[in-house]
Amino acid sequence: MLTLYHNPHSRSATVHYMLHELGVPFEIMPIDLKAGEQKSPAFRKINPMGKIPVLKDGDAIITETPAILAYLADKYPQAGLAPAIGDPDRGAYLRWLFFYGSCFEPACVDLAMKRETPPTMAGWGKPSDVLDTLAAALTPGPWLLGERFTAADVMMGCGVDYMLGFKILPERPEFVGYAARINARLARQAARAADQVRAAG
Ligand SMILES: N[C@@H](CCC(=O)N[C@@H](CS)C(=O)NCC(=O)O)C(=O)O
Repeated sequence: MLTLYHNPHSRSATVHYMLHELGVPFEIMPIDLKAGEQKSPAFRKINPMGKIPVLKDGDAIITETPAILAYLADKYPQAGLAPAIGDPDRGAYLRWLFFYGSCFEPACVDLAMKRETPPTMAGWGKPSDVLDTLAAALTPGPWLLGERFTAADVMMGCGVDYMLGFKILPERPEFVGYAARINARLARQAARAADQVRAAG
């Protein structure tokens, strides 16, 4: 059984949504971030970073949201969320999945902090280049690989939606439209509804 260490107001919401896209059984281990459960000695044995999401699959522990999505997409190939090794789309898929953590998030932190890390030192270069590159990749869309929806869209779509919500990303039509398309997916809505049911219960 898959176990997701989860708080709906965190990046684990992206993994929770991914599990709904896959339609596979899983259980939730709720983590109270405000109470600091993620920093407890017991939790740090699972993830020494003291952070969620964490996915457990038997004895395997996977952390880092893009890695968890890659793991799940490969484990359940029948869902079609990862182009297989040898598929011509595999390279673009990996590029965008990794772009999230190595370029998009750090660029968003620069934007939020109103600073620019020296672009030759920063692997993500200039935030404006990151945003222009992503906007170009979403044109004409609807997804990063054109008509093909993948786990890279689960990752980047949730990230764009989150950063727009916090007013960190500019409201460029490419980003606003992409977030709207992600939020329109039935699995995204089902994941949010499931969180609400758990919060009420
Ligand atoms: N690089 C990690 C980031 C994980 C992360 O920062 N998680 C936040 C929640 S969104 C967290 O656990 N924060 C609690 C804390 O830092 O104490 C990933 O991509 O999964």
